[in-house]
Amino acid sequence: MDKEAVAAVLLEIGTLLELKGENPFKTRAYQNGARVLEGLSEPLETIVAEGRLEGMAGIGEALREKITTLVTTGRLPYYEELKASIPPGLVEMLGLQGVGPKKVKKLHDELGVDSIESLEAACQAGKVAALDGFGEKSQSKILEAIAFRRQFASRHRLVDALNEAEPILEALRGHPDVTRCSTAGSLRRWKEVIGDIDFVVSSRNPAAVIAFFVAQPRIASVLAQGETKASVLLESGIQADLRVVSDREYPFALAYFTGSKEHNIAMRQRAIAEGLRLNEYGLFRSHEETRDPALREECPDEEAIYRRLGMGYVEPELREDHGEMAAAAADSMPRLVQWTDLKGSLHNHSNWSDGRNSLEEIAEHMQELGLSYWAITDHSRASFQANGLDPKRLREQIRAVGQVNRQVADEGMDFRLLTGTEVDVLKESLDFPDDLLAELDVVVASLHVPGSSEAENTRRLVMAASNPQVHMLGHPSGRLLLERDAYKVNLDAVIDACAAHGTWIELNASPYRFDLDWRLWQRATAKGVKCVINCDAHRLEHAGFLRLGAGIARKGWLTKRDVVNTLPLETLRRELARKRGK
Ligand code: DGT
Ligand code: CA
Ligand code: CA
Ligand code: ZN
Repeated sequence: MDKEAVAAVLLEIGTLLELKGENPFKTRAYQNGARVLEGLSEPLETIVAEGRLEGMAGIGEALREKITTLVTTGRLPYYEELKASIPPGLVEMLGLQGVGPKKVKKLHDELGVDSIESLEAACQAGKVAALDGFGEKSQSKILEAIAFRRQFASRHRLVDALNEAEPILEALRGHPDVTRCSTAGSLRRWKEVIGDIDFVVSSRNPAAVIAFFVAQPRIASVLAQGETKASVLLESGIQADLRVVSDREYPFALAYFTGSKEHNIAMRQRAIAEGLRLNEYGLFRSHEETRDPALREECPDEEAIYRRLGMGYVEPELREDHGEMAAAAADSMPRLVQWTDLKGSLHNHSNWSDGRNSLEEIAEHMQELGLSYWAITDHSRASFQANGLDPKRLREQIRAVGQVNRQVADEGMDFRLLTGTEVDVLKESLDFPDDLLAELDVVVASLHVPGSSEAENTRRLVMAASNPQVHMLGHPSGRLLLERDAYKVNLDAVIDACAAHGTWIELNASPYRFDLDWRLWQRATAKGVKCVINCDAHRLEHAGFLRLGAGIARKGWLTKRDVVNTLPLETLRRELARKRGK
């Protein structure tokens, strides 16, 4: 286990102890210990192996033993027993906004509440308001939090669903009875938010595949199990459906269960117009519903289905009935951008503001990934909660980036950091003056503290887009998926301003954002606006967001030419300068 995983366990132990009403000092010791581990700059394994936990400030003997056990065995019986001793409903209640361990303990002790359902009932009966330290207001806040959770409990961010689905898909692929397999549904279409995970498998032995599927690790319960299909609930709360078909039916089942429903309907209509019938079992020469093998058109893969219907292939990301049927029929589908086309990210943070890593670590990691450039765009001073830089520190950072780049160049590496800022869009101006912005390679302008009216927010973003020093707008809607709606803004007007001034728009590839939304990119590129797929990275691992963001860009019909950060470094530099009229 690495330090992050160990720190997470320590934090959870602290919370569980608090739920049990343990001595607050004990609880705090775990929280402090977690913080110490998170701040370590070398691998925890090394520190443990060399016995250097001993004497480390903030790590007492009890903690040291537990950390050692976790690092060396990957498990901790103490933690497992503690977890088992607490009703799961109490832990679930902690997931409600504004409900912490102390409140949960009190609700449990005084009202016997042990689940979200019983908490809701207690609120509705007015019992919570009557409790010491709660009151009417906090009772109605709890009810709101429960409603909010219900609304989102069955929807999941793409990245969470992918992390669950990929190991299962790998396992299926390795099973001897599996001929072909794929994810399907909204996950295969790379939707930003997913209801459930779908798998389609072809096999001659469905029973063996089903048995293997329901025995996968991290399954909380089996919801349904039949001869050719099964549904499970994963421990993460995500449902996963599996269908097993014959290899002959596989392309049709895959296309059908990939959807979307709207795309399927359009496909079926297209088939009918050709005198055919399309369903999940096949494509049939028939004018009515059938599964008659004698009438079957053989299609070895999905491409063949589209071809037989007189169309070009439609990539799964585009199957949303957003114009793909007409484009495929005219054989004018765009060549979509691929994540391997991306050469770097132009909006990222370092430990100079609220990021985790140093400039050196970032440069080393990103060049190892094979990227060509990486812009450091830390926050500006108005984002004080994110440790935003003032002009003095920004100029120091410009020098520090220069130093790292000299090292990189000395080592003969084909990689550069770019200087930059994510400058706050304030009410009447940007957070930095134009002459300072002009010293930077890359300027991203973002609205972090929106006003309450659409007119104001639109005006502020148009102002930013019109500034010649600004290369691009960051996360233009400000939404946080499943957490916070976009602020009020007229994005059409913002897109127009970007088109008028040659300002680019970011596709923020953080799985919490995917902002600008994929549904708006066709409109933006039609007006000539370019996209930048940015990680908004706050730690090294976030470089992986490039792959996620590229999938969303594909949903927006973007080609390599639409995306600025597919350019090699020298061309990118020219474009950055050209944007400023140089
Ligand atoms: P989700 O799970 O809500 O994120 O969205 P999907 O698209 O994955 O939907 P899901 O899991 O209910 O079903 C998977 C696919 O199966 C769906 O995209 C299209 C197909 N499908 C399901 N029900 C219907 C239906 O009633 N009519 C048609 N034409 N297709 C359906
Ligand atoms: Ca689904
Ligand atoms: Ca499903
Ligand atoms: Zn930001």
